[in-house]
Amino acid sequence: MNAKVKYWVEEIVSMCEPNEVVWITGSKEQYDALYEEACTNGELIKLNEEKHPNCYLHRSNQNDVARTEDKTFICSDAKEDAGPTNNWCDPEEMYDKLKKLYKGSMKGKKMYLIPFAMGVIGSDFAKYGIEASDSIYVVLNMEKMARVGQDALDKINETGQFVKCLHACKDLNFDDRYITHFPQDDTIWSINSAYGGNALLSKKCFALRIASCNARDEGWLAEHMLILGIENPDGEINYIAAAFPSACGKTNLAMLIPPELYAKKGYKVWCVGDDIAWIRAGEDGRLWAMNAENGFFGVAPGTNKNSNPNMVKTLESDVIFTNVAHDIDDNTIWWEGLTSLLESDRIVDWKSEKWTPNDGTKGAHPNSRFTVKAENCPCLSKEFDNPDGVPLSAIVFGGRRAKTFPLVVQSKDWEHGVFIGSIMGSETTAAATSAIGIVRRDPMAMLPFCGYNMADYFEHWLNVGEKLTNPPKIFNVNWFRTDENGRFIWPGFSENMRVLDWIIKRSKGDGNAELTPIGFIPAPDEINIKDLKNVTTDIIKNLLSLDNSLWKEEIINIKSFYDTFEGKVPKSLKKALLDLEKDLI
Ligand code: GTP
Ligand code: SPV
Ligand code: MN
Repeated sequence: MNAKVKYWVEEIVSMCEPNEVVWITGSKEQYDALYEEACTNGELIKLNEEKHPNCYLHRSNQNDVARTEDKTFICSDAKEDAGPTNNWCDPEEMYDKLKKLYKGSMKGKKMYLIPFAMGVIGSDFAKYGIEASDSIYVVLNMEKMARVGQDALDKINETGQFVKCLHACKDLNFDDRYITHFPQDDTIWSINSAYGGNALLSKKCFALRIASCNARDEGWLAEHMLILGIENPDGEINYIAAAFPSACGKTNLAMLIPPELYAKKGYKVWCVGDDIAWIRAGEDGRLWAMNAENGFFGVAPGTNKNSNPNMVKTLESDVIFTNVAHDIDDNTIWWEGLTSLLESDRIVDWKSEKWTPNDGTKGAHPNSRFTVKAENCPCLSKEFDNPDGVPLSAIVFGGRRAKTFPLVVQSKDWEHGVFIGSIMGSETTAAATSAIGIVRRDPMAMLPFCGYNMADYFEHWLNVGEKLTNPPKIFNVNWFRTDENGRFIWPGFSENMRVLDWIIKRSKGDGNAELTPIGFIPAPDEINIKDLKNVTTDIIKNLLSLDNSLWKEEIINIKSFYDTFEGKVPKSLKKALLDLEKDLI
């Protein structure tokens, strides 16, 4: 074993004092035994084998159902390097505090060592990590989410380079919960949570917070983005990466099935990834994107045969469901929006209490999730395992906004695109444990995930673009405009294809648009509404309209956000904001 691996393992073992250390090899026998153990000790419930082959239900601790941003820290040497959008703590101070919590925390337990790769093993894009965890649930989720096992360990042993991820459930005490990152040491320490983004350390902690720091140093981008390919009737595929905040539609868009109008002509959509894209410049002057992950950890509520038929197929077997409702009669699962009719008094909710839809509470937790390997997905791109990734024609930002942002807008150029990304705002969702539905600034959908000062991150985006001879075009979309009754105006889901169609056209230099203060907005007849019930050209006009007075308020909010960076926001972005303010008059 590589000396660096050996040294790290000895260090954490002597601190956590597990009874036994178990390396995860990736073998089926080992996983089978772990599933059996988890079912015996109650961590997992095996579901109806006929209806849900090889599927399991997990209920997490009730205080541990979403990411906890107030307990998440970037422990860079200097506070300024974490920036105003991150919680910061001096690294030595945090290490000292956490060492006390970890001390003896695995007594009587096993420590599982999970070697994993992010990206295709052996590719120039790939990076490696080892997660130490006391949780079988974490091991079994990691197996689906990353490329786990001996092949990854072989690479780590070859180079001695890996991100050191330590996770302990300890007693899931909310007050002593810490999700901490030490970018200068490529180290993540997480304690007292077993929830996805807090405990599956490959995901947000490594692939975004640590990787964004690596990306800054190495000249690439680690982003909270889905990647999809749109195949046209000639068989040409154009790739798009899109950044939406948590629970704002990435998974759904990544698996879109084109509406009949497009499907009949031969359009197809291929999913490359649904949450995390690592993006770098190719020798051809384009940007190339790779999904860092190997599976989906998706939002369950709202997923159904109409909203996301590809996901319903993806979930036919080999899934871990977390915090959904349980139909104890036939040992199946249910969540809000899965089926409309629920004729039974045989449901227990995510808390394991008897429940009916009339109780006025949710059966499944709003942030209940499924974990499933990407290989289950019927529309998985054939480029999924391509070590070079896919070339991007467009980058799309988007948020959940009831009023301000139009259905779609194209930035004037790369620099203006970075500006549009930097002024994103979105209503908060159940993916994190804070108030829901409150608009907050969320640049590039990275507010909770950027591992360094976001002003430097904006500068980095500008620098990356400067070197591209053939940059993707940058857009912003908003599927979530509402009417006076609070109902979504745009039908969304598969109909979003109509907007992607315009985006692809524009990336090729075609299509008509009008230059407005925030960028190019399509002429209303540019969005194809053929066969779309209840959407008229007037409705499209409304969806594409800008309300100057709301935008003026928005600018005040953006200005005060920019101000929190104490002068560090790149000049060109500040100028773009002033220009926008002037143009709105
Ligand atoms: P994370 O996994 O948290 O990063 O979320 P995500 O961005 O992948 O979001 P996801 O696709 O799981 O969607 C979250 C919620 O948004 C679900 O309740 C969806 O039903 C809803 N949603 C997704 N796409 C649309 C859309 O086009 N229109 C509307 N109105 N809702 C949508
Ligand atoms: C998100 O919150 O953006 C997710 C789920 O994708 S988690 O893995 O918890 O971050
Ligand atoms: Mn996400």
